[in-house]
This record gives sequence, structure tokens and C-alpha cells, in this order.
Amino acid sequence: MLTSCRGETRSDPVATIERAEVLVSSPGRNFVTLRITTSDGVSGLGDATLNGRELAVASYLQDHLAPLLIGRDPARIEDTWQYLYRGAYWRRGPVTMTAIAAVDVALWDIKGKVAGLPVYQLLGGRSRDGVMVYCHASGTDVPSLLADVDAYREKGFLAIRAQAAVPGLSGSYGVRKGKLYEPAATALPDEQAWNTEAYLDFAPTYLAKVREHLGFGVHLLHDVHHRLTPIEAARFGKSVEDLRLFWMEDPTPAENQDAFRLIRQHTTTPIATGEVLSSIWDVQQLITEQLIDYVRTTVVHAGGITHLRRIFDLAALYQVRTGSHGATDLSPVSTAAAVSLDLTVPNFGIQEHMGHTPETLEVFRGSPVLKDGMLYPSEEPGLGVTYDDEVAARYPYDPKYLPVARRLDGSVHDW
Ligand code: KDG
Ligand code: MG
Repeated sequence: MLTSCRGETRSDPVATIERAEVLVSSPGRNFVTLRITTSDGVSGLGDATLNGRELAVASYLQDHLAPLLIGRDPARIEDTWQYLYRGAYWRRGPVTMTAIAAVDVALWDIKGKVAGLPVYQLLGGRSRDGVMVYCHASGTDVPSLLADVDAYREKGFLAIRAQAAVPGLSGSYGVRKGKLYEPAATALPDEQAWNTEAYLDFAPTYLAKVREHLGFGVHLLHDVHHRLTPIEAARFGKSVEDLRLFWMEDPTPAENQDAFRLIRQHTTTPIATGEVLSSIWDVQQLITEQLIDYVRTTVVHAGGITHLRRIFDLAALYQVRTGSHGATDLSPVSTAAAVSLDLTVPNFGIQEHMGHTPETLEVFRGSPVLKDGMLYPSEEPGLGVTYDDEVAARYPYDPKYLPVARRLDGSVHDW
């Protein structure tokens, strides 16, 4: 029996949360996964991966949230969200919001299994048949980039992000070395050189070649990865206007939301931001003042389905569309949760999809299905993804850091 603060009694929930396990493994790359199991034996999964800071979230979950979950009613998703967010006293931040997201997504997974419905049905059902995704084409030079663009085109993608290595700079972000792009590749941060002028001279020229090669029938995207000041971003956006980019992503760091106003005043190139932001407050001004066109907050780093839906709903009021982050460091559990929400919201824009290694897909089975440039959800109850403990045991945690960027004079820049 539960007793409220006014002394009233409420009836016991049918099932309670019995176990909350934090699973850390590295099948192809590091993932932190939360598995919540109820007294009825129903389990749900939540992704808790924060690239390069994985164990901080694992500890937050293990040491601070798991003890609070035991005995709670798994059906009370919103109440649990509020309890964990407001109850912490300390607000926002990627570690907190990723940990809360994992709990939230695991509870939606459980709710779907209990109801016998896929999570997207619980969110209101389909607004569209499938979810358009964009893939990542890259190259160490323009010919290899164009060849990569062709390969993705042949696979049926409707939207392609293009990145080429800036001549003379080591390790440009966004350029793949192996089969999948993986920036967190070293045991200590790799330090990479950055030169804004070289980038600003080069990027518009190769994007023009990609557009000429592709024509206008395929969406073309580009990630600036927080590298420019607002006035540099304005210049960049203006210089590529004729190429009709779907978006320029993260043109400048977004801690100062007001900074986007200056970019907006100068260019009609659409702007996307939000992959490193973790709450509705971090994007509030960007949305309500229409300083961006696409909000890229994700289910895993922005408080789960419950909070991301709140962000998307706010965005819908201002004609800002969604474009969630979906790099390899978001596990297949996040892909499934993202697709559930993308499928239902009225203001969906696009979903990033880099895919996962075969090792990752050996551990996480049942991801959404990719066909002709669109993702389709599983029709299994819940999110439809399972975690294989035995296979995961073959892939222990492998500490890896994201790189750090330095300007040519040696000072640290935004990576
Ligand atoms: O963990 C960081 C990566 O997810 C990020 O660098 C990839 O910018 C990225 C993107 O747009 O996918
Ligand atoms: Mg990005």
C-alpha cells in the first residue's frame, strides 16, 4: 500500500520494478544499456550511452537511480520522470538526462510489452508509413567522396550527408576510416589540427561538386560540427545557398542560443542543431524565436521519449521540424525508440542513421528495418529489441575518447 503526502492510501500496483541492471559492453564500440525487470518478469531496455563518458552514466544509474526504482510502479512513466528529474535537485546536463532517458525508454518498452503493442502505437500511432533517414558519405578527397555518394545513392538513400577531409588537416571530423564512422577511436583523446580558413575555402567547393554530381533529386546535408563563429557560419551559409542544402548542422556552438540570430539574419540555408543538448530549456529560445529549422536532440541524451516528445511538441508550434542525432554511438535501442517517436509526431523532418557494426547487431537484435532510405519499426510489442548477455560477455568495456581539436597555434577549439 502506498501512502500519499496527504495521508490517503492508494492501491498497490499490480507489478513493481524488481531489478535494474546496468549492462556495459563493447560490441564494435562501447554501449551502456539499462535493463529494468518487473515482478511479473517483463523486461525493458533503455540506452544510456554517452560517448567518451560512459562510466559516469553507468555510475549515475547504478549508484543513484537503481535504488530508487526498486518497488516503483513501472506503469507510472511520467511520474517516474518527474521524480528522477525534480527529485535530483540538480538540473539538466548530459549525464543526468542520459540516465533518466534510459529509465524512461525502458519503461516505455515495458508498457508496450504489457499492452501487447509496439511503442509507436502507444504514442498515438503512425503519422507516416516510414521514417526518412540520411546516411553519411565521406572521403579523404573529392573523388573518393563522390564515389561514396554514388555507393549510398545505389543503396536507395534519399538524403545524403557529405563530408570531405580538409586538405592539410589531420583527422577531419565526419570522415570515415573503416566501414563505419567512429570518432572515439583512441585510449586517450587524439589531438587533431583545425584551420577555419582552410575549411571555409574548401567546404563550399566540394559541396558544389557533390550537388552537381547528384542533381537536386536527393537531399544534401552537411555537418559543420560546431567549428565556426556566428559570422563565419553566416558567410558559409550564404556561400552555399544555391546548393539548396537540406541543412547545415551545428554551425556554431549552441550554449549561447542567441548567437544563431546573427546567422539567421544573413542566410536562408536551413539550420539544424541540438545533438549535444539535453533538455527543452537548452533549445527553448532556438525554437520559440525560430532561430533554427531542425531540432536534433535525441531520445538518449535528452531525457527519453517523454522529454523528447515535449521538445518536439514545442518545436511543432514554431514550424521547427525534427532531425534527431543517430550516430553509431546511439545503440539500436535508441534507434528503435527514435523511430517510434519519428513515426508519430506531426513535425518529423528526417532521422540520422549511420547504422551499426555486425558485432553490435549480434548483441542488440531486432532493430528497425532499413529499406529504400526509410526506417520501419518492429511490430513486436514494446521496442522490439533484445540484448544477448552471452554474446555481450565476449565484448568487455574498452575505454575510448572522442578527439580534441586544436587550432594551428596550439589552442583548443570546439571538436
Ligand atoms: O559522439 C559524437 C558523434 O556522435 C558525433 O561526432 C557525430 O556529429 C555527429 C553526427 O552528426 O552524427
Ligand atoms: Mg553532428
